[in-house]
Amino acid sequence: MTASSWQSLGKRIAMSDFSNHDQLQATYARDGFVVVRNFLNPDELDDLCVSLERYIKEDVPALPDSSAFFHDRDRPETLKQLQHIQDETLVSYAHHKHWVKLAETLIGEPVQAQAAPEWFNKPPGIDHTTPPHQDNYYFCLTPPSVTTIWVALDPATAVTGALVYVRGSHLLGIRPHGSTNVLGFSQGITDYGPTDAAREQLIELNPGDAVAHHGNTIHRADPNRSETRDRRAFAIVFQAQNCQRDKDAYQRYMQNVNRQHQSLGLQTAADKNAP
Ligand SMILES: O=C(O)CCC(=O)C(=O)O
Repeated sequence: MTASSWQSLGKRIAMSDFSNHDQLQATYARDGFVVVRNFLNPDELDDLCVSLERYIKEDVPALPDSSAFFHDRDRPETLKQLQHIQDETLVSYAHHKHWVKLAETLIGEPVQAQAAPEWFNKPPGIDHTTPPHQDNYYFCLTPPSVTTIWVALDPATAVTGALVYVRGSHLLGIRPHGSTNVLGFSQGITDYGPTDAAREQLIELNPGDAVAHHGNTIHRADPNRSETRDRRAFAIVFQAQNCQRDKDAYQRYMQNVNRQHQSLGLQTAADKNAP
């Protein structure tokens, strides 16, 4: 989508405003995540879903293994994660002022989006857990001024596998991570325990609602236990413009990702943003 079509889209939609700016900032600073109800209105949500459906139908079949993760590559309905999305319309969301404004409100300084948006699904009937992790263990950014805006495209509930956050965990640094067998989340926290569980908060969202989480906030999700409903989401990661990547830590992380992909018989990730 071009800049001018974004402008006309902007005129026709009444986006949720951020007049509660101070409250959003305070909640995010305290908990490490914040919910924005109706972040996308029905028209916006519809446009996003149409673009994603087109991309999944027309472009995804030709993508390498490292960009499109399937539970079973021979069953398109088991698509569970998209990385490195290059579609022009989908990438343009990273520059849309509504998204940027929320990220800047939370981070408190100018931001830039990471290279490509992501799409997550928990297809029905598939045992797909999101292990407890901290995104900045993957990103390796200093300072950790990075936030993920995760927008529900379907109801995210206790049944379908809504995100679960450990309140306040962003204030306590990065925890040890180790390899998992979950494609798309190659590293998980190795000492996750009862103290974490006691501070868990399940975030149920309606389609169009967003939750934004800090890069150090521990989060996880259960499998989708619905027999019929997907649990899809579209996410963009924003970081402060002054963030620096720890290149050695990132290289170690990427070696782990590539090892996992090789062990699963996938092509290894050729570029730098694989999870
Ligand atoms: O969608 C999920 O289950 C996990 C998403 C996630 O971990 C993230 O966006 O950081």
